[in-house]
Amino acid sequence: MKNIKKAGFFLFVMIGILSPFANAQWTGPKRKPDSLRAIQYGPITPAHRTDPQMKAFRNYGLGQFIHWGLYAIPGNEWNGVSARGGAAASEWIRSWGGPTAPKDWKNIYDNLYKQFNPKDFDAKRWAKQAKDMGARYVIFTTKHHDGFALWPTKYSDYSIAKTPYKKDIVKQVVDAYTAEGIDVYLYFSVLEWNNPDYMGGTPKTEEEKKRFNRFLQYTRNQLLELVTNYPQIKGLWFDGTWDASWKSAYDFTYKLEKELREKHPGLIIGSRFRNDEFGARHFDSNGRLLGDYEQGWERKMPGSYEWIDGNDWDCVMTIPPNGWGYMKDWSGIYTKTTDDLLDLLMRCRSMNGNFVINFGPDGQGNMRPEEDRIAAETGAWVRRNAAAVYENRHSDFPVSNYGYFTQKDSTLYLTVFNRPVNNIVRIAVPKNFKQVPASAVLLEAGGKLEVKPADMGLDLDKNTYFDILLPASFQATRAFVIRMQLGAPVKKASKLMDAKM
Ligand code: JFZ
Repeated sequence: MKNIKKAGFFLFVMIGILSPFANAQWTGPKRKPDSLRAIQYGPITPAHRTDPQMKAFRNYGLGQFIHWGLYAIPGNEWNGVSARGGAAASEWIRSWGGPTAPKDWKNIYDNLYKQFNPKDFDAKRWAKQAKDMGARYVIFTTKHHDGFALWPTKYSDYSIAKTPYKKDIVKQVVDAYTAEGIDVYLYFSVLEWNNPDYMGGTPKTEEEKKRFNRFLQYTRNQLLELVTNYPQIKGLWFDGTWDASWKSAYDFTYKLEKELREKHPGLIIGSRFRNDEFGARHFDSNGRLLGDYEQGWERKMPGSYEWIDGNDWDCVMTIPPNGWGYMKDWSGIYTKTTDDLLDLLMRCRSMNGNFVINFGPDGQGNMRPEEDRIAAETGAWVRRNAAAVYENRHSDFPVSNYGYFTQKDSTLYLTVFNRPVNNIVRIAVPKNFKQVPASAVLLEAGGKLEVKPADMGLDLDKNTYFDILLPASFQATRAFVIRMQLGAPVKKASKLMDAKM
């Protein structure tokens, strides 16, 4: 017993020593280092950029992620056998192993490109759907971990140019979304599973260094190719940057980030691109954000606004629990509902984040019916409640159990997910606030709501309360938004004397 306790304590201390920054961005509030180190490979761009591109990023509110590639053909199964339990996620199916994996699977996968011919692919249809959903940016996979490029890259033979389809898919996506007024970000996996020049470990021998250096040059070539071919793009979304090999190339990645930014002014790059010379990713060893926004909120949410520490961020989310690429069979797993996604969207917005919903089209280029329905329902809701979703910020009003606050100047929005049974929405207002709810309306249904102060008179309570009365006749089948105008507190209820204690 004593030993177990000791071991537990040891583990506790070790976790404390080993993990100050490595994963701090998604496990809790950020920890600042106790002492600062000299760092040569820290942030390149200033924190909190104020240029128009970054301002646009802050106002996106809602985005769309699309994972599309060769993995869409198997759709997480092969000859009727599911890869569930054998591969990490549908877009990881190339790494399918164990007893269920087909014989010679990697070879089968690496030849799938010969049958990639998506007859239904129509980028304009996707872009129209994204527009109707209310997405203001899209993140599109140009190349996932399998290394297959959806654009006709000059630097590899493993690309769309070698498929029966032949045409440049990235170009069609960039053009169609740009035409709809949706900003385009290109997803790019550095890590490649079947590139002989790639390695996970730090290159050690001269031969390994030569090989990996060739890989780095190839990566640079492809990235310069992307920003040259598709000058309309607003950002690059990096992935597969966690291996020791990439981490050891901090001098290369630092220079490459500079070069990309010079070639493409205004470019937005998240924190998952590179690390400092001590291997610190996302944030450097002094706790400064690397890149323009925090890119670690993947299928997870900050527990509270304080965790964000003032950084820009987005949250990317799958509809199934995990799995970004097409997955034929959604049975037996919980898939998020439109209401789940709207809740996450508004939770994100209340903490200044953008919320990005992932779509995994099938091998022919069709979104699945469930995704079509979610896109339509989300769009219908977001259109009606746009003021609460876009172009607003976190509100300093105390977190409410009814739902989520967003605020623009002196207009406060409360998106109600949990309607009180007595139809009285009680807003807590810190007593030192200069502005209190003065009037309220139902954003979508219209109609003024009665607002009245409710001084609970609780000893030592730092808040006072304002009640907003919902008509009992008001019906809602989804979350609804109360829009409040804030103003100076008017008349105070007469103060009763406190007893001496
Ligand atoms: C990566 C990919 O491996 C995955 O296939 C998908 O493309 C996703 C968007 O990104 O997966 C990750 C990467 C990082 C974290 C989690 C999943 N992370 O930092 O928690």
